[in-house]
Amino acid sequence: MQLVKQPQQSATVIGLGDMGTALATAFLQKGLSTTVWNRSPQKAEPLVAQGAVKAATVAEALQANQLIVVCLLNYDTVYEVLDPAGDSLSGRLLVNLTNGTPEQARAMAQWAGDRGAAYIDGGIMAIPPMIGKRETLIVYSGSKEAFNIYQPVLEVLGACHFVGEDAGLAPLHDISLLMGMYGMLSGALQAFALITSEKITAQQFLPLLINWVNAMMGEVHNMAEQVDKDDYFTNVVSNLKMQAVAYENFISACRSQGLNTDLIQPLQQLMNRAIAAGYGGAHLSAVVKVIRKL
Ligand code: FVH
Repeated sequence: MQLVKQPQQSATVIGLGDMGTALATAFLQKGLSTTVWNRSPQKAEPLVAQGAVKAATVAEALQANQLIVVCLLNYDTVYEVLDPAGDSLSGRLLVNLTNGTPEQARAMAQWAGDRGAAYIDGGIMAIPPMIGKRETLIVYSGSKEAFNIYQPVLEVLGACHFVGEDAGLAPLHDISLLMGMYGMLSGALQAFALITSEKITAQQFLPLLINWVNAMMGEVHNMAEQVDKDDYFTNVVSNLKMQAVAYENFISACRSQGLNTDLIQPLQQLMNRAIAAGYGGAHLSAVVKVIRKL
């Protein structure tokens, strides 16, 4: 598969949900000739008003440009949309920004290659209003050659971070980052539920929460080092056994305030299993051993 060495200043965007619309808008705002397609065609109209070309069919959208950016609900939808377009993908660069698993990305890289297309998978670490901003991160993996050619165009969407030629690596990074985010956000939700069980508002409490979470960031650095060294007993100032005893209080405090504890109980179970496996004197990071199923 040979792509031109100079990137074309044009792109096709397939999928005009909230995110696909933001991507197409960013291209248009930077003056790129942009062709769009969506299952529900009326979603293309605001983009057409900004200068986009609305393709009548997927095949037409694919044939219009070399760079094909796809952002649909899931990978099944991507196959459903692209597969009937036959060999129109041949000679194109397919950049798939749909959320999926590493395994799905690897299979799609193979599928695209079989159709003569170069493939890059991407994980958007942003919500739609953040698209087109310099501080917005998008992780990419797959064809390095194609990435090098089209990076200047992809930079229009946000800062590009290439993580490797294995197409599965972008979703691996994406999901790992999202796990960190959901852990933080779900912790905040439990904290808000608990604090507001008395006459304190979430916003009154917020500065304390933010300061506390920021103060604990050093422990994330410490845990990363412990995990990489597979040594959970160095730099321990708050041993796991002590934390597990305190954690019982967290659960009983929530219960006595009439709250659901479904969100926080699993960590208690993991801590107890790590302690049972001999990590009572270790850091909380030893829980990673149980997550890895020891
Ligand atoms: N929005 C966000 O905050 C996140 C940020 C990180 C990345 N995600 C992922 O991006 C993918 C698309 O997300 P979205 O926000 O654009 O999602 P929707 O607004 O729900 O749009 C879904 C699009 O998929 C089309 N679609 C769904 N099913 C089919 C189908 N069977 N055949 C053809 N197209 C289909 C849908 O079309 P329509 O309903 O407008 O006709 C939209 O174009 C996603 O992977 C996120 O995880 C977003």
